[in-house]
Amino acid sequence: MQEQFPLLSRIHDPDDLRKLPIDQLPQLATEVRQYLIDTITKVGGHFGSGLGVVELTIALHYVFQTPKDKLVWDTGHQGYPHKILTGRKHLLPTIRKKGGISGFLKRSESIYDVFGAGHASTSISAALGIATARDLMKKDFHVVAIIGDGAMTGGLAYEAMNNCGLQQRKLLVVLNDNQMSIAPNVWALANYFTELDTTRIVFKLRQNIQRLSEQLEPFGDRILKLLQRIEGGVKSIITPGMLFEALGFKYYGPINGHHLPRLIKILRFIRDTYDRPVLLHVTTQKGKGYEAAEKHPEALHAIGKSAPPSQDKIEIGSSHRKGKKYQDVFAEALIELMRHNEKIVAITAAMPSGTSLDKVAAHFPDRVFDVGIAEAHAVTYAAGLATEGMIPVCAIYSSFLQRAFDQIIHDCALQNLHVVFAMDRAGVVGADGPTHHGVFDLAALRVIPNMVLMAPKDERELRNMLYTAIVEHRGGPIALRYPRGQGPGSSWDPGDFESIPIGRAEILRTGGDVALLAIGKPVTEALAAASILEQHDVSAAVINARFAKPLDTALLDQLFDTYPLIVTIEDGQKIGGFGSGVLEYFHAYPRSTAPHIVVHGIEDRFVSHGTQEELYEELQLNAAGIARLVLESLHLGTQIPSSSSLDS
Ligand SMILES: Cc1ncc(C[n+]2csc(CCOP(=O)(O)OP(=O)(O)O)c2C)c(N)n1
Repeated sequence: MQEQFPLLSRIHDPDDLRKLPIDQLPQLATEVRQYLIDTITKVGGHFGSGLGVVELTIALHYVFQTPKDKLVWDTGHQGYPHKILTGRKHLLPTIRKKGGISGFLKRSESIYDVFGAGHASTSISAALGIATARDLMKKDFHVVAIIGDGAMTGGLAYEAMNNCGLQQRKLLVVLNDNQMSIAPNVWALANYFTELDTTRIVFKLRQNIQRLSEQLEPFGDRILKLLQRIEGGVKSIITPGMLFEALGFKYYGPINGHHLPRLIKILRFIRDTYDRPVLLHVTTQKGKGYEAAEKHPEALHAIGKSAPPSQDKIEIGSSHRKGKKYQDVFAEALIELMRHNEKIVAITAAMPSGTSLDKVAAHFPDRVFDVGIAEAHAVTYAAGLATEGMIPVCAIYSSFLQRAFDQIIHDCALQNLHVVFAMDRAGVVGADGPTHHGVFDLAALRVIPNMVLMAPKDERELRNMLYTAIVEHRGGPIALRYPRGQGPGSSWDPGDFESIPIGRAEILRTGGDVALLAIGKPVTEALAAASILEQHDVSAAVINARFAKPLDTALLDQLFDTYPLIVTIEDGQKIGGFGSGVLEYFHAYPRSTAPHIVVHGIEDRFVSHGTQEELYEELQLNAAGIARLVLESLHLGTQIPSSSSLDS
C-alpha cells in the first residue's frame, strides 16, 4: 500500500489528513480515487457517486474538526471516500459483503457516521435536529449536511429547508450537483442554475461591500441599509440561489467541487463567518477519474464484482424466459398491456433502470413518468391520474414505497382508486442491506381497507398478476410484490395472459402430514423443502397462497380441518404479515380442530447485508431451513445441513 499510495497509507483518521499541507491534497485525492477504483472494480459496489465527491470529502474533513463537527451525508451511497478517510480503508474490500462494512452510512459502524442513511433526502432534517440539540445543550460544533441534486428532488428536503429558514440555526448544507440522480436527474431547478462559476465574482463583491460597510459605519444606518440592498440586488442578478435565499439560506456558489484549494477557501470562509443556515452549491462530475463511469454514469452508478454492467435490451417474442430478471418480465408484460390500452401509464420515482421502466419508456415515452426521488408524490400523482380514468402503475421498490404510506391510505385506498403498485425488490435484497430490504410491505399494506395484495411464485405468475391488476381488477388499489433478480424460470408466449381470481390460492402439491402455505419467492423453496421432507418420510402439501389479502378463506378452512401442522412462509416480517393474517382468520371463528400453525418469516429485527442466498440461509427461508423447521415442529429434529443442495 505504501508504495502505491504514499499519502493515503499515512491517513488513519481525519487528524492525519489535517496535518497535510494544502498543496499535497490533490495528490491525496488522486490516491483515494485510485484506491476506490482498484477496490470497487474488484469487489463491486456503488461507484460513480463516491468518485465524484473525493475532493469534497477531503475538503470537508480538512476544514471541519470531525468527529466533533458533524458531517451528515445524504443517502450514503457516496460515502466510500468518507469511509476510506475515517479509518475504514482496509475494510473497503469487505463492503456490502456479509460481515463486512455497509455500503451506506451506519452509526454503529463508526463515530464518523453521524447519521444512518440509505434512503434519500434525509440529511437536512437530521442535520437540523443535530443543530437544534447542539444549541439547546449550549455546545459548540459545526453541522454540515451533504445532499445530492437527486436527493434534492425529494419533498423531505424542502420540508427541512423550510424549517431551517424558520429556525435560522447555524448550519451548512452542501448541495453536490452532478446533474445525475441514478438516471439523469429530473430536477426542474437544474435549469434555474447557470453554468457560470460565479462564486469568485460574488465572493469578491461581498467582501468589498463588507469592507465598505465597515468604513462607512460612522456615517450611519441608512448607508449600511443601502449597501445591503445593493448586495441583495446584485446577488439576485448574478447568483442562481434566490430560491434558497428565499427559504432563509445564505447561498454561495456554484463552485467547482473538484478544485481543492477553492473548496477549502470557501468552506473556511463559511466556517469562520456564518451564523445562520448557509447553502454551498458545488458542481461535480459523477464517476470522475474513471472514463467509463464519466461517460456512462447511470450504468456505473453501482457495479457488480466483475466487469461493469452493459445495458441489456428487452426482447419480446421468444417464449422461453429462463434467467430473465423479474423487473424485465414486469416491463415486458407492461409493454404488451400498454399496447392494447392507452389509458395505462407508468410512474417511477427516479428508478427508471432499476424498475426497467426505461425499457417501457422507449416504447411509450409519453406514458412513462419519472417524478424524481418523490415516492409520496408519485402515489398521489397516480391517484390523481386514476380519478380521470387512467390506470397508473406505480413501479416503486418495496422499501422506498414505505415513504408513501399515508398517500396509499389517504389518497388511493380511502377513495378506492384503481392504482396498481408494482413493488419491486420485495423480500431481502442482498448487499444493500437493512435500509433496502423490502420486508415490511406485506404487514404494512395488509392493514389497509380496499387493498388487494399479492405476490407471484414465478415470472409467468407475475405477468398474470399484472394483467389481473390492470385489466381484470375493477376499482381500488392493488399491489403486487416481486423480488430482486431472476425468477425460477417459467415460460410463456407473448400475449399469453391469464386472469387470476382475486383471493384464490393454488395447490401445487398434495401431502398428508403438513401443509406448507407460502407466498411469493419462498414458494419455490417450499417445493424444494417438500422434496427434502419426503426423504424423511414426511409428506408435505405445498400451497401457493398468491394473495396476502384477501386470503383464500375457503381453502384455509379446508387446511385447518385436514392438517395437523400448517406452516406459513413469507420473506417479510412475521409481525402483521401474511402468516399473521392466517392466524387472525383461524382465531376469528370457533373451530372443531386445532392444527398447530407455525408462522415462518423474519423475526422482529433488522436483517443485515449479504447475498440473497446467504440471507435466505440465515433466515431459514431456504429449502433446508424450511424442512428443518417442519421436522422440529413435528418433533422429528433430524440434522439437516444448511445448504439447500441436500435434496440430493
Ligand atoms: C427514498 C429513496 N428513493 C430512491 C432511492 C434510490 N437512489 C439511490 S441513490 C439515488 C440517486 C441519488 O442522486 P443524488 O442525490 O444526486 O446523488 P449522486 O448519486 O448523484 O451523488 C437514488 C434515486 C433512495 N436511495 N431512496
